[in-house]
Amino acid sequence: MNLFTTLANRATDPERVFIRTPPGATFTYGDVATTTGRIANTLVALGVEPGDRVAVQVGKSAESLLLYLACLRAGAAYLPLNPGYTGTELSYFLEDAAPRVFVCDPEGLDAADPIRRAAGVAHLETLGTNGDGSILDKARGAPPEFADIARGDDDLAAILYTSGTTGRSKGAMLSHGNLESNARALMDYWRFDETDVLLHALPIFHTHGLFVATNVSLMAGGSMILLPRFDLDEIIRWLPQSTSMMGVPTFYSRLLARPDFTRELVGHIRLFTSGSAPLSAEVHKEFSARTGHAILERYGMTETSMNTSNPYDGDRRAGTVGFPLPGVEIRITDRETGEPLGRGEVGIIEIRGPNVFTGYWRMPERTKEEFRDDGFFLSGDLGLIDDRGYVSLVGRDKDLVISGGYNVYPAEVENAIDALDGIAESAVIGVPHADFGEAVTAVVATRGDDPPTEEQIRDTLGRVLARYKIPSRVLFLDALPRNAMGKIEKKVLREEFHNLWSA
Ligand code: MLC
Repeated sequence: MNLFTTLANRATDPERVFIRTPPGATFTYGDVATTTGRIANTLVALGVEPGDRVAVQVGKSAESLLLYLACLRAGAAYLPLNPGYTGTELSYFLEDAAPRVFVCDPEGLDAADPIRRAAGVAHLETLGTNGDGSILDKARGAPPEFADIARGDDDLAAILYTSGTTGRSKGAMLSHGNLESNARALMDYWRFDETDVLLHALPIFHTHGLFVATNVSLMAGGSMILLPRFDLDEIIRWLPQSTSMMGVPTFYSRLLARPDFTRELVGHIRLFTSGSAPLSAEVHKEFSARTGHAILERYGMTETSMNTSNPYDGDRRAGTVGFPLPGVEIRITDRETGEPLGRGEVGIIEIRGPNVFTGYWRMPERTKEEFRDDGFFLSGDLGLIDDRGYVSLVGRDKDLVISGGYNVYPAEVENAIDALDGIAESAVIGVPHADFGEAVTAVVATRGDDPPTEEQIRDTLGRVLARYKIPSRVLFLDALPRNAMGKIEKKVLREEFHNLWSA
């Protein structure tokens, strides 16, 4: 079934508030129905047909969520993009995904126009964060009634790009069935219902803020307080009116640094969840001592949405990501032989279930490489399942840095550094960082008489890469350590610079 039809089923009362955007505006379930209907009609009038991509790079707003929902209704594939992406990054996504429509910020219109023309995108529309923009202007003149386009479970609902180990981003295709099954599993597992008020401070161009937070709230018939970003003062202000919050670990460590973050402040909250990056056992412990709440840590990926979760009732164990969600199968296998391993043994985490994506957009070979013949997806994470059935992540089989919950693939950053004059070689690693978990760090060897400085490297990268991918430090060595095979030994570098931020 069309995911929107399922999600909207529960909302029996059109007067109920779905989204509140402080300080004042509210969007009821009735508004959701009419505005998404108008936008869906507008998309169809622009020539959007089922399966067409609609790429969106805008600031966070209630309307941008309604645009996502309208795409579902129209049978289009929603393709959200980080507003921080540079023109270089944007042009890759538009050329690869070939969307029918690209929606950008009103301020970004002039810069976006040549990029979308070069990519052959037929329509350019805008959407601002104050209810402004050409797509809403058009929608206001369109009828509110819209019959949701019939969609099957395997039909494409969204494409989310994830960078790859080769440096080339891959579009993970999520189907209506993938998203529906995951929203239902999480709603039940985490007991979301119509009395819930979710404090939403995550970005909405990733699985966490878009699907986990929004789909679950909507399916439960609950409501959300939608903040434009994670701002500590605003979080402290709105926590007392919320029943739950979903965050990345940085949210929780920053809250703990605030003396006014107290047990009383969160008296009304029933659930804090954490994901997208490992939550340290110390933060888990300190949070529970301060507030009486055990943060519920869960494990997911762009390709699979959520896979495992600590229990709602029962022991939420720090350092573990809990049990496979209902309907999701997890097995641990030997990385060389592919043989399943026993309890307590560390291997590759493999995942199978209705949540697992249908493949990478226009990359059938890559898709094939990441699946076993029996349908299990190779996560690239290393983990184990203990005697009690809890899954723990112990590392990564792929070269990946997670900074503040954002995934950064070193190859992409290394390629950009290597393209600069005066660079002989580079390696990008994650270094432990108190605020971001890991900080993107570059180690380079230069050549020639006039090598670039740290500042010059960071500035130049800033023109082609989004801010969170820019190394927070660039360190210089005469030559990078290599093993007998000639491969750069990142392990040696990680050990050498382990204390860069704690020293
Ligand atoms: C911001 N900056 C970052 C950064 N976030 N740099 C590195 N890594 C990050 N994650 C930059 C800013 O642009 C700024 O640059 C400088 O660092 C200081 O910013 P800040 O004010 O301290 O950061 P802030 O804007 O508060 O952002 C921190 C944050 C944010 C943790 C709130 O990164 C965030 O919202 N992360 C959530 C990511 C997320 O949703 N991931 C889900 C992926 S889905 P300058 O130049 O201005 O100083 C997924 C699947 C799953 O992984 O299981 O969930």
